[in-house]
Amino acid sequence: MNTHTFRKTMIVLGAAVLLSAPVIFSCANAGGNDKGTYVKSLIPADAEGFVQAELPYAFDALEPYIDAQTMELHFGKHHAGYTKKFNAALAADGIETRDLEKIFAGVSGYSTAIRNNGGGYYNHSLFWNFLSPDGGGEPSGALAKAIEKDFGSFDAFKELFSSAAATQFGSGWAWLIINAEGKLQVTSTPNQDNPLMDVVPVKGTPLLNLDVWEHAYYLHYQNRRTEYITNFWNVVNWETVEKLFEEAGA
Ligand code: MN3
Repeated sequence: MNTHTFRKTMIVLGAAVLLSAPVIFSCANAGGNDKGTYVKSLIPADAEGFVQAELPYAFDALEPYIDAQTMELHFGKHHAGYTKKFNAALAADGIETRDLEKIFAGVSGYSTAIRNNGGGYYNHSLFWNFLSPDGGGEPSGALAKAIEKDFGSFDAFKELFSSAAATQFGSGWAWLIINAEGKLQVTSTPNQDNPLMDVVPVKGTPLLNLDVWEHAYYLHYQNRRTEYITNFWNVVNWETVEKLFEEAGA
């Protein structure tokens, strides 16, 4: 082997080591311990921005509790609008990160368009998955135990959450979160704010939400927000809540 061939061989070997290193690393990471994988699947993103995932059921699937026309407008106009405006705001402000948690954690430093439309994109992306035609009933397993421990009973939790949804003044959301101390907590936020944002007083990882903007219920329920809230429990997808609870590492 002359010097030239030897150097070439070493370069090829070096490149092979460099190339194989990330592969080994990603294999070690593929064990399912990747925090946030499930929630990230609900808020897909690419170089262009964030993507509005398809609705996991038909527009009329949640009837009679949530009517088809409301779902069609809510998903096709409101949520689609937030998604479009959020991506436009990201582009306008030159924001390239697709780490939504990081954006929300410092949302006070971004424009109002990012806060409102980013919240609108994320809150609804989760919300559709908290609903299911096969929903209702009660959670099970570790989540059921945590609810009992932190609220006393499932009924007590339901009452607290319903009350947060009913008393949120004007437009906003009710939330079940897991806070920094690992405790479940009920809270509400105005407009499109959410508990991941640094601007809200009660912060935590979202496990369940309910949209109480009038656009979410007015066509069917008119001013009867409490009736909408009562019926919401018939379509809650506890599987989604359980997955997020598990992922939050509680
Ligand atoms: Mn809405």
